[in-house]
Amino acid sequence: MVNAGANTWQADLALVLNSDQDFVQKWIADMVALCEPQAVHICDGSEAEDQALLDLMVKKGTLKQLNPEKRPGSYLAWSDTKDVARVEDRTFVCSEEKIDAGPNNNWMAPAEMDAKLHPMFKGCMRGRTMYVIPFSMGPITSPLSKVGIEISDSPYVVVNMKRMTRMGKHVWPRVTTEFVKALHTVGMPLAQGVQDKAWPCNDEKYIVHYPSRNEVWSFGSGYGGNALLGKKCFALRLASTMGKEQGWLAEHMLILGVESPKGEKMYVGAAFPSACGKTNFAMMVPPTAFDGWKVTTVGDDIAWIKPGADGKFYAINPESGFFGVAPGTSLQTNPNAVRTIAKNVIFTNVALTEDGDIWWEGLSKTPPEKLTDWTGQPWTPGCGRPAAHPNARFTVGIEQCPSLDDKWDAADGVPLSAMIFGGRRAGLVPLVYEADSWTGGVYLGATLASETTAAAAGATGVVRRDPMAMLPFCGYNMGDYFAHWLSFEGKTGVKLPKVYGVNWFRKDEAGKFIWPGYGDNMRVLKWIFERVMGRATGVNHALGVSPSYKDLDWSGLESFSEAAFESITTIDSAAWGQEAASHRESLQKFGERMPEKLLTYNERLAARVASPVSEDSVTTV
Ligand code: SAT
Ligand code: MN
Repeated sequence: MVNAGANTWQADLALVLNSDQDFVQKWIADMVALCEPQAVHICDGSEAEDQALLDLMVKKGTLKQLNPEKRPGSYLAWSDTKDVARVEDRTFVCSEEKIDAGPNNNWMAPAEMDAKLHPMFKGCMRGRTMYVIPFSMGPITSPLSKVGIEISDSPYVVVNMKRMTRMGKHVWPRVTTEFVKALHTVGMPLAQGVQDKAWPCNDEKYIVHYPSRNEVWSFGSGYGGNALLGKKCFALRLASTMGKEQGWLAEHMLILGVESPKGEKMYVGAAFPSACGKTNFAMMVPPTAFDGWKVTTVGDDIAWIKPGADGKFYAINPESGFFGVAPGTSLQTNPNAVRTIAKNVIFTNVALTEDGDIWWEGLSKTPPEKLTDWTGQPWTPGCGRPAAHPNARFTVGIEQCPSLDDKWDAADGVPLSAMIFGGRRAGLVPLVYEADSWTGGVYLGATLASETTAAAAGATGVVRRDPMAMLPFCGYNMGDYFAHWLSFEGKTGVKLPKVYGVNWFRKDEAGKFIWPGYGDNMRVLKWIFERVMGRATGVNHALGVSPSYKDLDWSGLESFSEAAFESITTIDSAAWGQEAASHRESLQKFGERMPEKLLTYNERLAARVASPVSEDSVTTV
C-alpha cells in the first residue's frame, strides 16, 4: 500500500492514546488492512479540520457553499437519487441466536454475515481517505454516556458527525474496551485516475449490527441513519440491547422541558415515528395567549433513560445536533428550527435558489419562481415535481437552538415526569389520553401505529404498527423489549412517569387535518402537565382518561368548536373493537417472547370497548 497517511496515523494516535489503549490501535490497524485506504486521517474535531473538509467537498462537487450573506457557514449536498433514506430491508441484527433479534429484525448468523461482508469490505476504501472519528453519545462526563469510533471513507459523514455528536480528541481518554466499533464505507473504491462522483455510493447496501461485539458494519450508503452510525445504529439499535442488559432504556424520543408561569418545571419524553413532527414538538412555541408558559428543548430524536438514585427516570440526549426533516419546516410550523438553521448548516437534498440560498416545500407559501431542484434540474412552480426530496434534511449543532434547555448537556440528565406516544392516524385515535397504569402505558406504546413517511425507503401513507416508534430501531426481540419496559413496574423506589397517547393527525371527510397542531399542541401539553401535577380533570373511557372540552385551555383558539373537539376525541366503540382485535394480531406477531401481561391487557381493553358502561360520566383528577 502506497500510503503517506498510513505512515503517520500511528504517530498521531500515539499522541492521544494512553499506554493501556493499544486495543484502539489494533482495531484501526485491522480495519486499515481490510479496507486498504490510500490515507488515514485521525479526526481531532477542530474547527480547522471541519472547514478543511467542507472546502475539500466543495472542490469535489459534493457540497455547494451557500450564499454567505444569506446562510453563513452553510452548505448543500445533493445525494445520489437512489440514496435518500434509511434502507430497512437492508438492515440486519446479527445476534448469535435468531430468536434474540426477533421477528422485528432481519437476521443472519454472525459468522455467515462476516463471510458475506469481509469480501465486500476488502479493499473498499482503495483510492480514498479513511477518517477515524472518535465520538461520545451523551455529555462527555455523564455516567449514562457511551463512546464509539466511526471509521468512514466519507468526509460528508465526518462533518455531519461533528454536528450530531460530541466528536473529537477529547473523547480518546474515555475509550475503553467497551467502545462501539462503527465501520462505514460508501462501497465504491476509486481506481487511480478515475473521476470520483459527487455522491459515491454502491447500489448494494448492508447496515449490519453485531450486538454481542458492539459493532456496526455499514456498506453502500452515504445517507443519514445509514451512514451516521452514532444515531439509529448505535444510539438506538445497539444501545437498546445494552439497556436491556444494564437496566436502562434507549428510546426514539424527543425530550422537552415545560415551565409554567409560576416557574414549575417538568420534563417530558415523546416518541413518534420518523418524520411525524418530533423536531417541531421539541421546539414548540406556545400560543401567545399562553403567557408565561415556556417549552425548552433537550433533544429531538433519541433519549437514553435510566432510573436514578431517587427512583425518577433520568434522560439524556445522546446527540448534540439535529438531523431534521426540512420540508414543512417554516416560521409558522417551527420558528425555533428556522432560527436554528440560520447559519452553520449542512442541508441535504433541498432545492437551491437563484441567489444561493435554500428552499423546500412549505418554507414559504409562494415558492420562488425559479429553483434548481434536489436532483440538479431547473424547477418552476407547477412543474409537477417536488423541489426538495420529501426526506430532505438539515444538520445543525443543537447549541444554535433558541429554545435550548439549560440542562441539555447535564451529566445527570433530566427527570421525566411523563412519556408520550404518538403516531399519524387519520382516524380512530383520540387527540390525547392518559394510560391507566404503567402496564397500560406500555400497552399503549406497544400497539402504536402510524402512517408511513418518506424517512424510510418504501411506500408512504400506509398504516403500520410501530411499537414505541421503535420497530425499525429496536436491536432485539420486541417481545423481550416489552418485557424490559414492564419490568420497571413494582421495582422498589422507582417513580414511573405517567404515559400518554396523542394523535395530532385526525382528518375530516375532505382529508383536511382537524387539529391545528404545532404551537396549539401546547393545549394538550398543558393538560398533561396539570395531570401530572394532580390539578387537571378528565373523563374516564375505555382507553384511559381524556380531557373533556372544558378541561383544555382554549385561550386564543376559541374558534375551535366543541363539535370539532368531539370529532377528534370521541371513542368509536365499534371501530375500537376492531382496533383491539388488530392490536392482538400485531402483538401475537412478536411470538413466544410476547409478555402475557400485554395480551391480558388486550382482553381487558376489548371487553371495555364492548361495554363502555357508565364510566364515561366519571370525572377524575
Ligand atoms: O436517517 S435517519 O435515520 O437519521 C432519520 C430518521 O429516520 O429519523
Ligand atoms: Mn428519528
